[in-house]
Amino acid sequence: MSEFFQAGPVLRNQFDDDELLKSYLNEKLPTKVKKEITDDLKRFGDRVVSDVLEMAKSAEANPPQLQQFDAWGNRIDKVVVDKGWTDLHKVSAEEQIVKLGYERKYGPHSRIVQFAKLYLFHPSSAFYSCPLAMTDGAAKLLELYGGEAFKKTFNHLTSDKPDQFWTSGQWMTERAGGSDVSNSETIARKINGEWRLFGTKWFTSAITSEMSMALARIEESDGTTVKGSRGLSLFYIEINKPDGSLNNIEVLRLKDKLGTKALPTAELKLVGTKATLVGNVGEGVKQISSMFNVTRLYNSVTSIAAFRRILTLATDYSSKRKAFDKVIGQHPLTASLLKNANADFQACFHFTFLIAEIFGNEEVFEVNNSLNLNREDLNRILRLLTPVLKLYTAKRTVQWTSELLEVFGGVGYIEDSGIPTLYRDSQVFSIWEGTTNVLSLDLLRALKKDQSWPLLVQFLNAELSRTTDSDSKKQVEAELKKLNEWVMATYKLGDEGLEAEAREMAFKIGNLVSAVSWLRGESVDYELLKIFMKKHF
Ligand code: UCC
Ligand code: FAD
Repeated sequence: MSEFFQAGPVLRNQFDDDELLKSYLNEKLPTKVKKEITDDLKRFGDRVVSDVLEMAKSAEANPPQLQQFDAWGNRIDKVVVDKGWTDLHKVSAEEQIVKLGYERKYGPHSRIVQFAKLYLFHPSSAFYSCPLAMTDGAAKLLELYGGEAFKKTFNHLTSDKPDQFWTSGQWMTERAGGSDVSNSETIARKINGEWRLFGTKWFTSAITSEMSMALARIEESDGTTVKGSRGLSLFYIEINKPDGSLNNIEVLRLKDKLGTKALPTAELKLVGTKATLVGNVGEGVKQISSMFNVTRLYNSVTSIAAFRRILTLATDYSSKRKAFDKVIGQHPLTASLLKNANADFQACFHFTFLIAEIFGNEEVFEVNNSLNLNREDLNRILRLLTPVLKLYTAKRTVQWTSELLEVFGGVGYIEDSGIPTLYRDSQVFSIWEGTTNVLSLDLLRALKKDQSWPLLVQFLNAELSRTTDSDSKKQVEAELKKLNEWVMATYKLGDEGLEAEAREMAFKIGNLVSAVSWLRGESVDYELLKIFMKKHF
């Protein structure tokens, strides 16, 4: 008697397999760029389901360990990581995941190319994408505020040589507050002409990095400090001294987290850590926002990548698993569920790559750019939409990862199917780099500061007018009109009323911008777009 064994889901080349990514790049990129990158993406698409995936699995299976003491009782605070984690560092450098964004060899398209690569990498990276996000953010920050003094550091952050490539941390959160950093207690004290930091950093991810950017409060010679966030300045820290020991840093413990198990996130005590002031005193929050706006964009690219990974697995599985005489994907309920997931996924994909396109165009500005906007307006739209994109893509990924787990039935709940890891990992997207509430409030802050709502409406209308005529286009135009009226009415509610509606506003804007960015494409899947609009409009 032969026993039944269920075939599991299979991952194929993640570039070849991704019709949406291929058609998007095909439409967006000039022929010359496409010629240069296609073979590379195809090669990488294969690596992320073979050797790179094995590195990630190994890193996940052997989470980091903290050795606080050596055999003789000396405090060493050594974080021991799996070889998979260090191999992922090498891969990140060689594949130029950060460098692509700064070499800018594809002009305004550089960010699209870079994020296409990150999108392939993330679900097979065991969250090595997290230090890469902060590395890219630090490169951006030092490009803006660092000047010549930080050129060498910038070169490390953007290197493609594994032994030269540095990653960065981003130390903002303290016990007294993560969303609200104004209560931060870390002090910067000048001792013998050098800045030394004292305090506790409550969450510091990828403590395997070579450097970090940190907020701290400068203490005057009379011992006083400026309270609130205007008292916070920005500092550059090298984590190790030249002899390899820690830069007056104690690793109090590694966090025991729900997910992101391979990623070493620590609690640190700074006990006179040598640091260098970056930029202007008291402008730490403003300056570090150039970093967290990059990491927020990475959060979106990696969210949609994670969303696609579970959707791909669930779709493949539903073409194999049989129940009640049919493969489950042929049952109308499963088919409809997968279409709904795909519709939300495509919406998130187009929204994310629209912002990547805007970002790339802002960095390598050309008067005749693909968005038809001047540089200041590109900046205003980025400022407005980055928090919306981050919260929107994160929440969709969290929601759909939970739903798609169920497609695997009981096996989806079993550890070695790999699905529980995806489920646990997804939760973090909406917490770090600003929670959903905090980013909704950030949207309000951007709206108030820049008066950019009319600009956004104008931009979306202009983009819609460029799309070929269709029912969907008319429906989106009508929806934009409705949203504009709703925003105007909500403004009249006053500060508290407006704040209570901020989250609703963010999701409404997210839905609308997703639909517009989707319609900008040439090969729109109207069936999926209609499903999306029926659900969210
Ligand atoms: O979580 C972290 C790392 C996780 C690991 C890496 C993940 C990588 C991605 C995934 C890859 C797999 S690091 C910690 C992240 N923490 C946050 O994101 C904090 C969330 N809280 C906020 O965003 C708050 O809104 C705060 C902290 C910014 C609020 O602080 P303030 O001081 O009360 O804010 P103000 O007073 O409104 O803003 C101070 C200045 C202003 O400029 P000026 O002085 O010119 O008026 C603001 O306009 O900062 C400016 N500013 C911004 N500028 C504030 N927010 C922004 C912004 N988003 N963009 C530009
Ligand atoms: P709180 O600020 O206490 O928020 C608690 C709740 O209150 C949230 O739901 C929030 O939305 C809500 N809330 C707060 N303010 C408001 C408001 N005004 N209106 C309505 N609701 C509000 N931080 C770093 O600096 N560096 C790192 O490397 C880092 N790595 C991390 C890694 C992981 C795995 C995790 C989970 C976190 C990491 N963090 C890091 C910390 C992270 O950025 C913070 O946890 C996050 O910003 C939230 O801050 P908090 O934990 O203090 O929550």
